[in-house]
Amino acid sequence: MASKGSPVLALKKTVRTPSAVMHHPPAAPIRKIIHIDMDCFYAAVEMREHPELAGRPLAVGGGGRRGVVTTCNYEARAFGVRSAMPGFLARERCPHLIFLPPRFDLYREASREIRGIFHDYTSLVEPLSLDEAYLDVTASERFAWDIAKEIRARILRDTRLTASAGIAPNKMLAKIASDWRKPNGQFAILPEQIAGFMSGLPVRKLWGIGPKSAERFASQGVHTCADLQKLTLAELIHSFGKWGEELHRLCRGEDDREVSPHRISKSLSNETTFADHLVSMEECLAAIGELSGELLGELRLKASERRIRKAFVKVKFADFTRTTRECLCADPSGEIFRTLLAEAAQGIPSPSASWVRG
Ligand code: DCP
Ligand code: MG
Repeated sequence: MASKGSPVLALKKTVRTPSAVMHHPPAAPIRKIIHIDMDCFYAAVEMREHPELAGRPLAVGGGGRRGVVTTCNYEARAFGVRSAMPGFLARERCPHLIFLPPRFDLYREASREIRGIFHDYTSLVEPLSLDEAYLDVTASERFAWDIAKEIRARILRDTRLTASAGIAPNKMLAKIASDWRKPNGQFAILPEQIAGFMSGLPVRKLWGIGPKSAERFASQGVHTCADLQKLTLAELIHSFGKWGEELHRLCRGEDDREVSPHRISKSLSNETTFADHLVSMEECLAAIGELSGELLGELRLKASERRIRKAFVKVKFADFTRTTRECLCADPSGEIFRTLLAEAAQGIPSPSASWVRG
């Protein structure tokens, strides 16, 4: 009997004694976050639609002098072509570059399909744009690595497009990781690897650090996150205010933001870059009619229970200056956008000025 009784006593003891446990609830389980990002998304959809272009450098966007590359395939990237690069520069770098105009309907359709796949694995899906999303798969007993592999295989099977994945204990690391084996690859950062991974990571990979801030850091001898970790919290706050606090965490790979499927986007917009200038008001009105038609359609789908407060129009002129006009408005219509456009048109510097954006 004694041998039966002792475990019970031991159990009672552990239940009664550790008061520390009462004050410090058990730590939350380590999260398993997957970040999925499609490879050269718009260009990949166009390659799928034009198999005859396989292997050739291809960009989506305006190829004219004022046009801009929205994205390009990896063949074009080998020549130094990049997103947001002016079309003329892209052609200079890659004379045989093929330019195709964007077809947003196709990209939206592909995006809808991949989101459907994500939801087969978890309801905690936070889309960031048409081609990327965070998934929290902490509740699954499976390895996140295997889930990511399966999702990528299903995306390829159903859409004939490739995706890359990052797997990590938080959102920031998962997003960095999805870039690590692009295209068509995946990379995991395990909790015990975070410190080593972060110490070699260039600071420009951190959120909020663009090329300019990276340059400023470099001039002070701060190149990697290990360099940044040497600065104390007080020093960082002194230099950067509230952002300093965040930097102190980020450079150590710490990020406790949840994957929030219902994050509300506060504005909805639709814009395009035209391959050729729009040289008359008629052309501009036709373009804004098309853009606002698409936008109002999307609004009907998304905003049924949310109040609208403002409508705005952004116009970019041929000389690259831009202007916006907005008005308070609860029920936007094509007419309102046309009126805002006409107001913005008063800023046209000369009759021949043309617009590349609506
Ligand atoms: N996009 C855009 N303007 C930019 C950057 C991107 O319109 N300045 C569009 C085109 C991209 C899509 O968004 O296809 C997704 O953006 P990504 O940054 O994920 O780039 P890609 O998917 O094209 O390439 P990657 O393989 O690097 O993810
Ligand atoms: Mg992408």
